Amino acid sequence: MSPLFPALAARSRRPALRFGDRTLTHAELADAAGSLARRLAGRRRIAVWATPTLGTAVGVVAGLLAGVPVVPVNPRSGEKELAHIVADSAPSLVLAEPGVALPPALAALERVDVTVDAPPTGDAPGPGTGDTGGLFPDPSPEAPALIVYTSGTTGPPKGAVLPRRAVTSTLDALEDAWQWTADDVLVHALPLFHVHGLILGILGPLRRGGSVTHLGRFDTAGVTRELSSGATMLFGVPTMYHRIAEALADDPALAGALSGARLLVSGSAALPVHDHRRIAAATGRRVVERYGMTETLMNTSVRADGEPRAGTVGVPLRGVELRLVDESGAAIGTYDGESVGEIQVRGPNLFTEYLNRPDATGAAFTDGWFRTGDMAIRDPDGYVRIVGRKATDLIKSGGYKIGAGEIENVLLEHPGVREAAVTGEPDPDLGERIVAWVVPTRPETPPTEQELADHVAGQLAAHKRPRTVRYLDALPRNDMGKIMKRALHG
Ligand code: MCA
Ligand code: AMP
Repeated sequence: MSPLFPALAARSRRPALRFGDRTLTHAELADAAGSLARRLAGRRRIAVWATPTLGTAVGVVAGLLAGVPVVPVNPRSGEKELAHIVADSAPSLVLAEPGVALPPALAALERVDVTVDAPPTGDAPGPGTGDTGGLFPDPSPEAPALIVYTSGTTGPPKGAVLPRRAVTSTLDALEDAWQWTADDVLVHALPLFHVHGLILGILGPLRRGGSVTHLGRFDTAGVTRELSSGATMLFGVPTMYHRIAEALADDPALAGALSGARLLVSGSAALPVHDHRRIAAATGRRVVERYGMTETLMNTSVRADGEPRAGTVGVPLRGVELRLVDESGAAIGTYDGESVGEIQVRGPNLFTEYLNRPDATGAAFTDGWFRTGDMAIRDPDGYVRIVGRKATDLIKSGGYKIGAGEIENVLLEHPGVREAAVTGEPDPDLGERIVAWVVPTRPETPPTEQELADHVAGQLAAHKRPRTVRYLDALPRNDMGKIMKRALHG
């Protein structure tokens, strides 16, 4: 199997990573990550405190060079979520940017600071001391590369074990679908603890020998600046494209910058057709959607050389087998544009297991096919249209997958909450907004919305906090005592 990052071994002097005013060429990255990798070699597993910074990218590459599985950790994780991830993945050490304070759950681990001397942009690299070749023989394609935590409907997040072949096959299939080359300069502002921002958005450009500029945080000014000064591709979640669509009417510079891009890619949730249309009308460019999942990496995409079709996620990527299965478990044989079935996939892009969860791993597959839980139809020419989700207890907000049960459990730990139910409601910006329905312990003094949002953010993660809290005297329940979520609406 080819090395993960051929351009590092080739010591290319082209830019690889840019975060703010810190830039590394592929040769400099080979040096920085190569020397860190020597310190990591032989470790069982490492956590990376995944701030949106150069150190995170270098730390992850170092882990991959050393063949040590990497667990990226959301630096906004709350106490309970963090304690679970640390206990479940049992990392031998944590990599972090120097000077960053780590919470108690990680403080007990050995800490290694990722120190990177990033010379000012444009300086030629020195002679180089890194060795990404012989020192680190490539591990087997089945060896775990990353463990990425993802929410289910209930219970704590599960660690999806992603082998090296899943990373290489998905990135190479995207090279094919998007005609992605070493000349591409990607810009994005996605978090670095999920597949979208880290695997596609950082490892993708590195594998191509191209480069990525990370904005640190999303704003349309940063997108305009980078796409007007050399960046060729933009990756974002629908919330980001929605904010772009909103801004376009009053921002000709943004429209001009997007018009000049080679490829605008949206994923992690559905981009509403209205936003597709507004962007196309203002820029003449069609946003390309691709469909993936933490467990499967990328499954389908509209191809750069294909017909862009708003509301679809395109066709299966090279190497990915995809079928729709009806309620009886039978595969739907024809592409008739109307029969709805669950998307099931098979291919080298799939994860190997959920860490420490053979039960959940077993339940996720049927006859070797992975059940995505996404419901779709196929147009007569094979384009896939996602129409919904099997589980109503999974919420996609801002492109983050969030399990209702996890939030309910944490709300119930608050002394002011007697009963709780969590639902997702349509939201023009976030796609879905988390709503908590709460029966207070003391109706005369219920906990405030802010208090409950802070409680969830402090225990789980900021993006899992309810954006709206609705107070009830009782939750609607059926004869069996089960909460009837469909009876809850604003
Ligand atoms: C407000 N904040 C709080 C609280 N209230 N923090 C803690 N506790 C509170 N009670 C703060 C936040 O921390 C943040 O601080 C600020 O308020 C705004 O945060 P928030 O409201 O969460 O941001 P947003 O505006 O809603 O964020 C929109 C976003 C974000 C930027 C689009 O949702 C995002 O980055 N989404 C990307 C998700 C993603 O990458 N998913 C990929 C999953 P501050 O101001 O300091 O920031 S992988 C996947 O799905 C598959 C594989 C695929 O297909 O890609
Ligand atoms: P995650 O578990 O966070 O990796 O999220 C994966 C889920 O995101 C998928 O199962 C889909 O429901 C959703 N998703 C990803 N990309 C798209 C897309 N382009 N359109 C609709 N849904 C998407």
